[in-house]
Amino acid sequence: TLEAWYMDSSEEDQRKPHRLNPNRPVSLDDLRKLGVFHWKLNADIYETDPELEQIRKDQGYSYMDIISIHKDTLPNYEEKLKMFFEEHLHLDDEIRYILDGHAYFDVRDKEDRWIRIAMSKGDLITLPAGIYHRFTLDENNYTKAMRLFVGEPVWKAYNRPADDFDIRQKYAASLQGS
Ligand code: KMT
Ligand code: NI
Repeated sequence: TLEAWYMDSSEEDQRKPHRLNPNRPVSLDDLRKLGVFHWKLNADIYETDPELEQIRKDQGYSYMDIISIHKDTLPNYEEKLKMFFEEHLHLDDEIRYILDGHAYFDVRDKEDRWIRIAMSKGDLITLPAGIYHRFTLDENNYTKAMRLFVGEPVWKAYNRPADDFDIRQKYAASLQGS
């Protein structure tokens, strides 16, 4: 299952784990309360996987593509990684399925603390529209991910502060009372 933890606030290499000492784990239940959902799938059979097919059908994930994030395969690698690690939000859900390698997704909790989610092969995650988040590779420096989307994809990211969007207000309101 998925491992997540609260981050320390050191400015050291973003690819390091940045755990607190002692570690403060975050459960799948905690993540669910933030609107973050996770599935574990068999990435070896992603091209024919009926389980993935079912999720795509149920959730309406009509669009998909695959991005390989490695210095030799991704055009403008450094620049893109820098962008991905800027705290941002989207007006739509961000849905990522790790087919190979490793990555971290960092999300803000209700109290605006960073939670680091360690993703590896077989992990599919959905981040809700309006959540502040960022992305980085870990020290293995490689991942291959499927990007899923409901309808025509919109990759536009709004860097923080982006508090005036309706979707941000709506997301923030959804955390009240949880
Ligand atoms: C985003 O918007 O945070 C991303 O697209 C992250 C990189 S995709 C594996
Ligand atoms: Ni994003």
